[in-house]
Amino acid sequence: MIKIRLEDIQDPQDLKTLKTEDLKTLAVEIRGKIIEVVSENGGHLSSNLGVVELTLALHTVFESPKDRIIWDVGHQSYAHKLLTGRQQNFRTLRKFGGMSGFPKREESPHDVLETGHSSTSLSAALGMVTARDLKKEDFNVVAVIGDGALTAGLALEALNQIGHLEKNLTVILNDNEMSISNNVGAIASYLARLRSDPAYYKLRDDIEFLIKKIPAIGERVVRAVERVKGSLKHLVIPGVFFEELGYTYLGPVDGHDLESLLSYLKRAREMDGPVMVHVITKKGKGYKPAEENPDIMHGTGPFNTETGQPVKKSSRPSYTKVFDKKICQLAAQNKKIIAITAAMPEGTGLKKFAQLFPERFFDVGIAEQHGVTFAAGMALEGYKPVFAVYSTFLQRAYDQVVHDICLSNLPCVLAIDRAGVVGEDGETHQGAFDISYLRHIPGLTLAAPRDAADFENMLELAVNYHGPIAIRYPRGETPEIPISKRQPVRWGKGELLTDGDEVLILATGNMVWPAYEAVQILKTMDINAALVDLRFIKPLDHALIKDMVQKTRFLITIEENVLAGGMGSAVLEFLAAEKIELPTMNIGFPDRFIPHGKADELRRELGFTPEKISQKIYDFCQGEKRGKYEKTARYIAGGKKVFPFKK
Ligand SMILES: Cc1ncc(C[n+]2csc(CCOP(=O)(O)OP(=O)(O)O)c2C)c(N)n1
Repeated sequence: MIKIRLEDIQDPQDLKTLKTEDLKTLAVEIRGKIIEVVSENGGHLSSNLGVVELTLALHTVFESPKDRIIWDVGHQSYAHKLLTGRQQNFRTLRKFGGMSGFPKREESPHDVLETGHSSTSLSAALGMVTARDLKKEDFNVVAVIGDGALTAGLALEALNQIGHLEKNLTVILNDNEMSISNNVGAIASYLARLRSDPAYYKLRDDIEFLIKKIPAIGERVVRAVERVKGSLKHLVIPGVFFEELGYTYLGPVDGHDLESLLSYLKRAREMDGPVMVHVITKKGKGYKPAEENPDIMHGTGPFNTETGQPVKKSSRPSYTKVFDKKICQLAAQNKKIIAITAAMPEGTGLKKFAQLFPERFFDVGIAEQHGVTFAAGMALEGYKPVFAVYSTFLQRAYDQVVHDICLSNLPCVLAIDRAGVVGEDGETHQGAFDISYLRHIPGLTLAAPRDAADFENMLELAVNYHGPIAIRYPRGETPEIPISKRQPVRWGKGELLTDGDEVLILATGNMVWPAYEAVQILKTMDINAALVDLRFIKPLDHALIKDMVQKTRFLITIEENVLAGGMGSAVLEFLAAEKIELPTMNIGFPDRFIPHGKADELRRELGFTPEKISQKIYDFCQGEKRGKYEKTARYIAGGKKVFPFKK
């Protein structure tokens, strides 16, 4: 008998005639491939290893892409990619120009929804089935959502409407008891109860089986049986919560047992109305280091496959590490400090805080909106909440920042990690927009540190500040900038780092270091540049800017944020209001999504290296001197030059 190989599967259709034994063989090969490639490229290991059998079963039972299979978050879609004609490119996973680590519509017709942020699958699935029914078409829609993702308000809003509309739709609840860390909340406890007593679901199945077996049952018997079912319901029917919401609940089913999975999925496919299949999986399944540390290996850099240990050890502390240490120090001195995370205690550096001050630490689940308003509530009662959150995920809670924190001028601290280039997670994860979505909110202070020392000082200032304040800082290591003197961090004040009279560079956050290097390169080009670290994007240090622009010929702003509405825009607004005309070049993200790739590769591509920055400044000054541009030219990093006033 010829053994099936993964390379024989170039399309899900190739799975249809396989025996369960073949699928099991494929599962082993898929796991091997995922471990091999993630160990080299980094990626989401544990979640992917957990859904190998589920993915095989889904593609065997359903007809993708006619049937739509939606992966919530999308970080668990590697097996799906391997089964849908993308094995050849799998080695390029997460690499610049290569395959995305998340579903991408341009990559394959099997990727029906772009994801990366959590808990969108149910809403999109309901949208699709509603459109399907309006179009009178016939296909299945399956949404695979984790127990972690189910904690978000967005998912619960969809769950609510799905039950109401009663449309044919299959929800697969992939329950591994974990978000990135242990899942939290009342729903998680409820799911744990469902998992823990198999007698419950056995009894329910037995009742249904018995009803079906009674031949030609009379009306009264049916009603009697229904009554018994009804009265037993709250006692014995698992998933009564979901049943009451209007779903047919199937499960729990062992998500690594292919026979059971195939049988449950076939049942779900044939049923009318919304069906919830509760699948129990193990995060990291089949690879010991990931099974033992599913949280650490949730998202990992390259690692040694023998030991599971990371290949690269960082030499300097990351911003997250600095936050971790400093916030614990501050919390030890100030008992009012509360730390909040939305399901990211490791990622945001709050694990130590949670151990040291468990009563002042709150993981709200994947619930950024709730996290912000929860912070507002604590602040109203006299506490000093610090919500640590990634820039990209805070996008979810924009209204809560405006309406619940800033409108009441509440002293909450937003510690915004992963601001700017994030790297391999790509478009959905780059921290590209936070300056733009925060800068215009009345009363909000927005700061950005250039290094570890400034970050610590800003945190100290923030926890003692009387109003809302946000600090944005990047992913990665803190730099060592060779500047001998440092002025203390003062609210709303920038710092002049190097003086010069030809070019003025206004930089913010992690762009200060490359700007500093660029100044040194410019010296070798006979360009004398001054560098100001703004420190605060809001309020801008108007006095310092006004003073400095009067002493220069060219102005450059540089930030890791989209240009529209960013720091450079704030500077231009100020200059316009003051009627100051100066040839200005804004460097920042262009008006497009930043793809995936290593952070340094992306920065090179965007022109954020000292060499490229200095070259750009040189070209700009030369062009200005030749009178090629008039007044103001906007130069978009990585994009095209725009000449608003052509001669
Ligand atoms: C809005 C948002 N917040 C936070 C995250 C970060 N994040 C990615 S996966 C994940 C946990 C998801 O848990 P679950 O849905 O149970 O999937 P599992 O990884 O356990 O398979 C989190 C918090 C995100 N992707 N989106």
